[in-house]
Amino acid sequence: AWLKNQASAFKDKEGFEHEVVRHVETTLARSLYNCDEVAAYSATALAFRDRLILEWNRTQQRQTFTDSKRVYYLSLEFLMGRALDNAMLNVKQKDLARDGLADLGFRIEDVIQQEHDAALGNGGLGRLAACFLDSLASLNFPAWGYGLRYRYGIFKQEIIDGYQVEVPDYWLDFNPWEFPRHDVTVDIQFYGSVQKKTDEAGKPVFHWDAGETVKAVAYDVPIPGYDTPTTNNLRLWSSKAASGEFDFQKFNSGDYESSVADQQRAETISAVLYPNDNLDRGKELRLKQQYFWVAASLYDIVRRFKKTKRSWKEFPQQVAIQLNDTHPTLAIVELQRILIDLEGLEWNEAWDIVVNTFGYTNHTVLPEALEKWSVPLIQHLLPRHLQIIYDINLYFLQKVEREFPDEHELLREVSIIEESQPKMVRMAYLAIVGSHKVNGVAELHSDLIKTTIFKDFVRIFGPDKFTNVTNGITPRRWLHQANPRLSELIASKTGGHDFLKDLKKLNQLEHYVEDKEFRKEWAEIKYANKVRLAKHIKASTGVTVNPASLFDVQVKRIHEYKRQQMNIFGAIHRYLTLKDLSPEERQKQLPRVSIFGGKAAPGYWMAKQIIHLINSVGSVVNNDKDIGDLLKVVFLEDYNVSKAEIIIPASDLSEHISTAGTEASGTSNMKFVLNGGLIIGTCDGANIEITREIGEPNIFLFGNLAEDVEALRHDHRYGKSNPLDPKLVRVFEEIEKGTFGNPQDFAGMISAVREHGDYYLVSDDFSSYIEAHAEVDKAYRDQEGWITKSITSVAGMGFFSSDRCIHEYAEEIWNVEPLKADQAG
Ligand code: 26Y
Repeated sequence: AWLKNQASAFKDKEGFEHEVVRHVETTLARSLYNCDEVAAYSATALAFRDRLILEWNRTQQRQTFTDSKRVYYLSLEFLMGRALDNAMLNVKQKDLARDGLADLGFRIEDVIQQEHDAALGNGGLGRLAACFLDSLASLNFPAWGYGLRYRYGIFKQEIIDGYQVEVPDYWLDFNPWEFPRHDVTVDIQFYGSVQKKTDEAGKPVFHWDAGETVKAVAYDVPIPGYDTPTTNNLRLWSSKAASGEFDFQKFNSGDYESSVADQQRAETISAVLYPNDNLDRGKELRLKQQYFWVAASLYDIVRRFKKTKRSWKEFPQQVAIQLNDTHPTLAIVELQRILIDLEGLEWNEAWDIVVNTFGYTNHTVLPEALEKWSVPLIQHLLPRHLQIIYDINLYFLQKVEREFPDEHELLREVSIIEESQPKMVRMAYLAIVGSHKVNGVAELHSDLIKTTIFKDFVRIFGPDKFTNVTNGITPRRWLHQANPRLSELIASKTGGHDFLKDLKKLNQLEHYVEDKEFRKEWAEIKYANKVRLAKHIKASTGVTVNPASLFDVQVKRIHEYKRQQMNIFGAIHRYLTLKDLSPEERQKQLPRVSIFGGKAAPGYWMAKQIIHLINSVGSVVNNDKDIGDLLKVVFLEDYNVSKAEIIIPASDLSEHISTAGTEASGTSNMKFVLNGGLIIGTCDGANIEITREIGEPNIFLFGNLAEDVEALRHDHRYGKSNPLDPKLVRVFEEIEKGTFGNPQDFAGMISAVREHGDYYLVSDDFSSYIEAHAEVDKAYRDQEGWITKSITSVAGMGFFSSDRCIHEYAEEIWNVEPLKADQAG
């Protein structure tokens, strides 16, 4: 109802056109006669932005006025993608904009595509943060995101001669979605030393004499909710030299170089997103980023709290802070420092406030992804914080010693400080000790952290501190925006677009599984999406693919644990099997397209080798006259959010084939099924819950279980494994013969399996993987059966909305309530 007379609505398409023209002619200072698509995008974005700002301001005033408890989501990554399409859909004015742009001579799809993705993240963790912001706003929660305004987001990937080449992603040229707040700044300190003094009462006080100061400047990004006036704020910090430009003293005294160097050093902090996903490298600049962002955010949060004139003990009733993995764990230490050093609270009183304020979400059990910082590095960069970390650890270990006397091993094992050379601070342990709740992101994952990496902490704090919140995705972007025709079809059967706010309504689709017309349209939409992807494949790789083939997709960061290598070995096996057949037999086979996409961390040699093999196999298979349409292998360059919006709706089958127990949740699995694709996957992460919701007949599961992994790895180490499947042996031999180019280029991938313990259990799962693919072929030949599976699956996906997920966080962890527009009083 609010949409009718909202501040953020255009009255009609003429009103919209008028605003677009005004922005072209005044804001952009161009004439309508040389208005290209870029200018049309800019003006359209500005026109919608003007409307958003009004609701944004009102939302902030409402939240301040009602003095409601706020949620702060601290994440080093926000993988937002494009904003315009989302903004138009959320205020339900995309159709009006389409008509208006048509009048001005533009196709809305072309205009939307001019926008640069906001790619301030690596993969799943960053995209989850973006889905959460969408849900928080759509559900009217008073919530802010806090992150870094990287000048360069995740690199752009180019594929040159089959290899990944990284190109910088400078994305800020024209960004109408951010608002610099030059008046909202915080001075952030680094280095220096700590002085211990005593106050009049004889109590020790600590003074941090910092060695370097850098300015944090706030940039705000409006986050509109769907079908609601609530427009929340994402605040991103940018670093600047504290003296403003460069230091004039130095400049005037002729020391130009060092004054400019100071400025550059300051700006370097927020210059670039670290491109590692699930791999900790322990770089000083990364620690500097973490503290810079955390300190600025906490200063801001505390400043806002102080305006309410409440007493400190009310802080956790007003503020909930969620830590997206351990990257913001220093916030725990920083809040304790503020309370004891700057506000003069007693340790225990302060610590209670801290623990009740924070919640920590773990996203991985991979040892190489668990952050540790060296004690000497922290000592150097943040001397006072190191003292506080030691004190936190001391009180914690004293508690452990009291409750578990005689268990001396336990103290060493749970200590926040690892007694290595050099000593290391275990950030996950610090995050657990400093939070009141710790959650994993899917049932299996939450069970695993309780029984493996954090088992001792379950004994110490009790099981109630640990919980599960299974991940979810926003159906607004991942269905309504990415697949508008499917969204309309669903709306036509479920009583309008309410399912976008209450995804459980999808279960009404069950009544239409047998409906002929509905099934036909369902299949037609998938086909049209495949035609669109086929065009994109042609344009970006030159490869022609037949949209009638089975589209088999694996798009995600390249990582050994995700096992793209097993997928490409499987494709080679398929190729060899086809080659073995007589031409007559061959023509009876089901045509397939194997589609890959994803970035490798620039320093991850094995991941880059995998990309190279995929491309090398592609260039052989795609040009083999015997094979024709029966098999194509393509690697789509530069996988990102806006490419995902094209790829996901076009998939028949997607691959979620991580070694059991390694993928915490996965979220693209949910996106694919929500768009009517089926899954081939292992019993890992959220695949398990997806199976439970959609039914076992609708998913192709294979492979060993998480509980078997340890024993299998042990067998590999001691040479007790079964001999390799002959099919896999043949794949290796073919690579080694040079069929796909210089075998030396791929030797590492093969020896990892054959000689180096096969840590990711490719050889253990290969046979059942191939069998599962045979099942897929069989099922796909029965098109009617496939459509039934597709519809039934979508009907069961209601659980995986990020709205459900946010409700669980709000109830179990944050204790916050929504604030509707009519509650402003
Ligand atoms: C230590 C640092 C370099 C680091 C940087 C990024 C460590 C981890 C990451 C990113 C992790 C990540 O994206 N994890 C994924 O989180 C998703 C959302 O919960 C899960 O669905 C997915 O399984 C998990 O791999």
